[in-house]
This record gives sequence, C-alpha cells and structure tokens, in this order.
Amino acid sequence: MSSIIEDLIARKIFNNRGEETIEVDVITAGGFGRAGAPAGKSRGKTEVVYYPTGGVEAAIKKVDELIAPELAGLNADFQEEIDNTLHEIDGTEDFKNIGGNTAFAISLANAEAAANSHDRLLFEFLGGNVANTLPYPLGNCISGGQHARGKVPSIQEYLALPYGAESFVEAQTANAQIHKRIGDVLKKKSTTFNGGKSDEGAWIANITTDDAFEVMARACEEVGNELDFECRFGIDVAASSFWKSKEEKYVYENEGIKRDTAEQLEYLLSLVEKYHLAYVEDPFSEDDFDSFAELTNKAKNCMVCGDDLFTTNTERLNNGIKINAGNAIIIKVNQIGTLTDAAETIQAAQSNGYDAVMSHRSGDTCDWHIAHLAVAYRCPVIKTGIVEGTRIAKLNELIRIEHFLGSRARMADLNIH
Ligand code: 2PG
Ligand code: MG
Repeated sequence: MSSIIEDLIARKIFNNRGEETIEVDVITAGGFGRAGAPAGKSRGKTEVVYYPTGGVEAAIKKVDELIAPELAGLNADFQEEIDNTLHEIDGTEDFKNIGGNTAFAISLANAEAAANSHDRLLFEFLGGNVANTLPYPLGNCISGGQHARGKVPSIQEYLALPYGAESFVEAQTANAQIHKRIGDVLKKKSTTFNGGKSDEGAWIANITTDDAFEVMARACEEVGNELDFECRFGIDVAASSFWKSKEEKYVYENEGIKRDTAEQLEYLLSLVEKYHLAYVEDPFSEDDFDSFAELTNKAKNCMVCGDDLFTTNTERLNNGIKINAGNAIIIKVNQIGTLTDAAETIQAAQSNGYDAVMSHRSGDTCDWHIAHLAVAYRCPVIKTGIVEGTRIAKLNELIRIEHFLGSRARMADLNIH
C-alpha cells in the first residue's frame, strides 16, 4: 500500500520566461513525485485553459481546499482513476475550473510518485520492460515568428534532426555542433547579430526565411559529413500565427510576401524537395485539415506534423485520421491536461500509423518528465531544443536513460528515408 496518496502540496514557481507557474508535490505512503507546468506562447486555440480566474494563486487554493482532500486515500498506481477524479472535480470540458496546468502538474507528479513508490524510474513504470527505445532529438536552431522579436523569419522554428545517429548521445552531439556552427555563420552573415537566443535557446537573427534555410542546410550537411551520419532538418511553420483570415493569406512580413493557401502549399512542397526536409509542423492554419492532407499526400519521406491542428486532442486527431491530415502529431500533455488523456491520444495516433512527437513548451521548467514519457510511450522523436537550461534538463535525462539501459538501448525507427 505504499502508493496510497497522503497529501498534495502546491506552490508557485517560475518558468524560463520568468512567468509564474504551478508546481505540485504528490506524497504517497512510500514515495514522492513533483511536477511543474510549462506554458506555450504560440498556443493552439483548442488547448485547455491553463488557470482558473485568479491565476496561479487561485489554482493553488483549489489544490489545497478542493483537490487534495479528494485525492488523499486514493492509490497513485491507478493513474486513470486519479485523472478521472480531476475531470470530475473540474466539471468542464476544458479544465477552466481548476486549470489545465493544475491538472497537468498533479497528473505528472502522481505518475512520478507511483513510480517512486515502487522504486522504479518513471519510464520503466509507465512503459514496462519493453521500453528501451530512445527518440531522436528534434532541436531548435533558429527562432522566428512569435518566438522572436524584430525582423526575423516568419517560420517559427528551424529544427535539426540527426536521424543517422546510432545513439542518443551521438544525436545530441550532432545537434549541439549544428547549433554552434549556425551561431558562427550568423555572426559572419548578419552585422546586427549579437548572439541573442530565444526562450528555447535557438538563435535570433535578422535574416530572411530563405536565408535561414540555407544556413540550416549547410550546417547540417557539414556536421553530418564530419560525424559520418546523416543530419537532416525540418521546420515548425506555426502557420496560424501569420495566417490573416480576413485576407485569407499567410503574411511573411520580413519578406513582404503574401501567399494564399494554394501558394503556401506550393512553396512548402518546393522547400521539402529542395532541402530534403524531414519534418514540417503546422504548415497551415489550425483548422485547415484539408491542406494538411494535401501536403501529406504530396510530400515524400517527410513527417507532416500537427501541433495547433490537433492540440493533443483525440477528437481532433480522429478528424485528421479520417482524411490523412498529417502523419505525425505533437504531444504536449498540458494542451489536454492529464497524462491519461495524452496517452489515449498517443494510442490513437500509433494505431493509425501516426508518429507521436513528444514536445516541450517554449515556456518550460527544469523538469525532465517528457524524456521519460518519450521512452515509455515509444515516441520516435522528442522536440526539446538543443541548448538552454530547461531543454538540457530533458536532453541530459535521456542520456542518463540511455546509459541506464546499456546494451538494451535502441534508437527509434524513423520512416523518412
Ligand atoms: C510549438 C511550441 C514549442 P509553444 O509551437 O511547437 O516549440 O511552441 O510552446 O510556444 O506553443
Ligand atoms: Mg508547434
């Protein structure tokens, strides 16, 4: 009975942007778990509500007065029961009563407490003995869009994917070298570049969208040649953030270019072909399932991934599955609230041939849970930056997991040859 919940303790902490967030401890008779909630900047409009009216303070009060008394005495091993209880207490569709981030912190802390009560690591507890596959790190090198300021590329993220690496540590080595090389190139290329980085640790530079592609392509090729394995790259377009619905155009402000949906499709297809892109996330605005399906059908050997499109929501994913909109889905547990909800979405994705990409948020904490979730749920890719403390916390944890697994460790299989 070591997993019986004795108490919950909630407090206010800060994320890497200096924003207030909630952290929860779950204390069981024989263990302990702790999780802090992250926050997105380019949020999907169908994400759950992060906090109740009154913000983090109000959320803490709800944990103390409402949630802790309900959960005390339950068994942390039964994650589904815990998460269902959170839904019941909240009573709304989108967690607006207790806050999605409150649910997230409790849900993750509970999973960790259960694992800890059994003296297991989180990934082993959730994934069992078959959880021995490491994801490839998809690492942000150049930031644009809502993740940067000033005259920057409209595309939000340029992401290295060292998919020829034979181990996680080799893959992260490649990403770190690619990131560094890009910094060196930007220093020569842009007179205004001063080494500034975004929340995710990616470079911010006054360059055009097209220049960013050239810089990425060169760095990936050079580092790939030096390390002797293939390093490709991809993008998170985060297209909703520059789709102007009144004009029905994607507005690339820095370049002074506007593209309608057909032109956007054509442009992206030309980029996939020219740069052999391995990954394209949110290429169209978040309700345009049809254009996602068209790109998925036409872009060969490329992951077409929905983030704002699906918001880790099974119902939205099922809408996509019906018409083959995308072949991959971003998993951000705090888009949906609980681990059980996210696991259900991953299950639906995987049984329909979609790859699940475990992901950080641009505003994040030093927690490393997503490293464990990626291994436990067999996600072939983890998107969590390359440098910066809150990213390194997750990447180093994956290195530890790989070390712990020893000769049992495998790299995931990526179907993008
Ligand atoms: C994204 C994420 C993470 P945010 O769009 O994929 O990179 O950004 O957390 O701001 O939604
Ligand atoms: Mg995204």
